[in-house]
Amino acid sequence: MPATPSLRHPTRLAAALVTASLLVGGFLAAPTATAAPHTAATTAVRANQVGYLPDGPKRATVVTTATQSLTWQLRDASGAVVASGATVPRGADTPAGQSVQVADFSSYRGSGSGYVLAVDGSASVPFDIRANLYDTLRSDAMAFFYHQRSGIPIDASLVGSAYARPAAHLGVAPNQGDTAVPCQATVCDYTRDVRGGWYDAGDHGKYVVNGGISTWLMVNSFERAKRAGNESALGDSTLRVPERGNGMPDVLDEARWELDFLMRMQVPEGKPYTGMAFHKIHDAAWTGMPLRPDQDPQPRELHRPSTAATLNLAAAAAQCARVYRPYDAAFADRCLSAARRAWTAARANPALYAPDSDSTGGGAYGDTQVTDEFYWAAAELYATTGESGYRDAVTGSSWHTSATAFSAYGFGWADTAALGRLTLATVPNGLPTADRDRVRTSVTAAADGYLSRMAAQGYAVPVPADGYFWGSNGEVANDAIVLATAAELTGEGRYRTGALETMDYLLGRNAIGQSYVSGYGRTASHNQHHRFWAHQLDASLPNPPAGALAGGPDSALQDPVAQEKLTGCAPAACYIDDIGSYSTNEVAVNWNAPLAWLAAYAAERTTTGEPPTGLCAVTYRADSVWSTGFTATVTVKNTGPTAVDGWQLNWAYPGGQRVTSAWNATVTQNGTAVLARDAGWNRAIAPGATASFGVQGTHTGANPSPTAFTLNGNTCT
Ligand code: 9MR
Repeated sequence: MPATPSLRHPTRLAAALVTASLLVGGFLAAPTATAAPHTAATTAVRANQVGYLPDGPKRATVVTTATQSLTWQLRDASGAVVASGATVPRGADTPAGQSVQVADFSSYRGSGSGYVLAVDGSASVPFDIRANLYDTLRSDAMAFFYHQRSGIPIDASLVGSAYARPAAHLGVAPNQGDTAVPCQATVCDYTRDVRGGWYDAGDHGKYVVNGGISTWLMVNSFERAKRAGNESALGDSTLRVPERGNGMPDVLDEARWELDFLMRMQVPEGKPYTGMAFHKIHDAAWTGMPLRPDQDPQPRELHRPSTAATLNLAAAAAQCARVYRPYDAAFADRCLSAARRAWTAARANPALYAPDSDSTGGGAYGDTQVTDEFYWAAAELYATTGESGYRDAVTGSSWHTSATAFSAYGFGWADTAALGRLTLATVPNGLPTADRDRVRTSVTAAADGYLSRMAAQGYAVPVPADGYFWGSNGEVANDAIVLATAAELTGEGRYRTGALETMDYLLGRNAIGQSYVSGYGRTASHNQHHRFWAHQLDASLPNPPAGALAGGPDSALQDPVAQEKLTGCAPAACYIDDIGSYSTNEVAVNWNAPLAWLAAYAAERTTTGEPPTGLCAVTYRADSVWSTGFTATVTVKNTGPTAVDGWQLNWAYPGGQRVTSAWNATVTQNGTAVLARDAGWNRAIAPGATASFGVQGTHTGANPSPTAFTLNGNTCT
């Protein structure tokens, strides 16, 4: 029997765990230099602070003691009233501890910037209504993962100089990892090279369970977009990653950085527990704040293998084998063999549990219920291979028919059965039709549950009143994935509406009028708990880059700042944008991954939208052409409003041309894909200015000019 969901989530275990959780933040934190003001809402009219899609739902929540309906007015940037109507009184909203009314202006289909919604003498912050609303969040939320990479320098030309940093944890002092990391005493007598991967969160730990689910979500985002015929938006040269232009979709390049790490965490052949995955690798003791990763002096340690980590690896690697195959068959083979080995090892060691008590120097990610991980891994292996052994593991699992696979609290790193259902519902597989239909119905039933909860709440949140636990924003975004998947399965618009309204919640339509995503919205989180983006503690360090999601309200008040500043808060208001509040305000890969998933979904044009604003114009001129070769001059103009500081230009050659040399740029080619990087001295292009460079190459008879270019991920005209 599945365990009772409410007992399974780590934050709802018992008071004892609250103490353990405090150890997660038991780092030697410097006192918070300037206490951030309590995140007071600036207006009683709580809207998505970024805005709304022209064809999407448009609702806002008004905090008011009025019991009668009020008049709302939508005003454009000139102050003209473009729509008006009456609010719907909702009365007390328990999670928010407020009395609220709801304004619905969905029927307005205009677009523009600077709208406000005015109700009863208050006005929302200004917002946009436009079809390309989520284009930048799609790439910023995905770029979070490049920022979090371990074992590679973070390149100023990709992220800007404020966020650049040296490579870390490559065995260079003061780092003591991650190229030859020993195990904790008694766990093993050898060292492993476990470089790479993403840092989990504000700390420098790397945890297989959380890395596995985050990777799965990134790759699932691509797999879903591909089914919808929209994978080009996540394709090659769409993200600011070093691998752009290599012919592989960038989101898969990013996920591969973690997949390679996850596979390094597998116990090698010939050793005890071969094929299992070490649960985690992190510092021997908690480090202080702030601390750039390359300055971390702590010894690093591998913690003993666990069944949960092994099955996370199996699931993510099996999904990799399926999704990467068209782009890199050798890598897909490597993933599949790692997944099979992991599965076999987990079957042989089905109850090697990671304890909640193991939280010195890093988080525990403890989990003593792993039958759901078995189900998820089996589902991925079955969807990828079609083999009967994996099918039997799917159909023989109690999670295949359990009503709690989608719990009221959503899925998460410890609750993964829903992930198996999502894959079986969407990826073609050999389950009998009736069984596959039942799985699909379970997805839509879960989505219906979220919709009814949203309908019952003034802020349209899919989580229950007691669901505001550590990482609640990740839970909200995960619920949105279930809603969006139900929309795909049924084509019914209400599910898309629900998914988009969860984005409204994350971006400001909530109890405290807070956008939880840095850089998005007037009252946006900017002091999230992070050892490098620690501007609140050290003015020379940056704030989090745009697109980083805060963990969100946690009613259990599990850190000293929350305990001092938030006592008595209503559950949905238990949040503070202070770097010391790691239980409400940390960032984490498993929260940004569903945000990136949701942003990519929301950015898809389902109706005719406006074209994105042009940021660049490119001319390609063939200067001289001879029987086998050519030279050409490429001129890039910055037609956007801000200076370009470091550039990468991508194009594809239509006629089999090969670049042999270049000047004033560094040019590389992979197949037809060409990548030109600035030469350093010409990295800056002011608005309206141009940069030119030249190439020489060979052709095979014809020399047609390329026609489509992207500059730093933006399509040029
Ligand atoms: O997201 C995790 C949450 O579910 C747990 O309750 C909490 C306490 O164990 O830990 C959270 O994960 C943190 C991890 O342990 C260490 N890195 C930062 C993670 C986000 O706060």
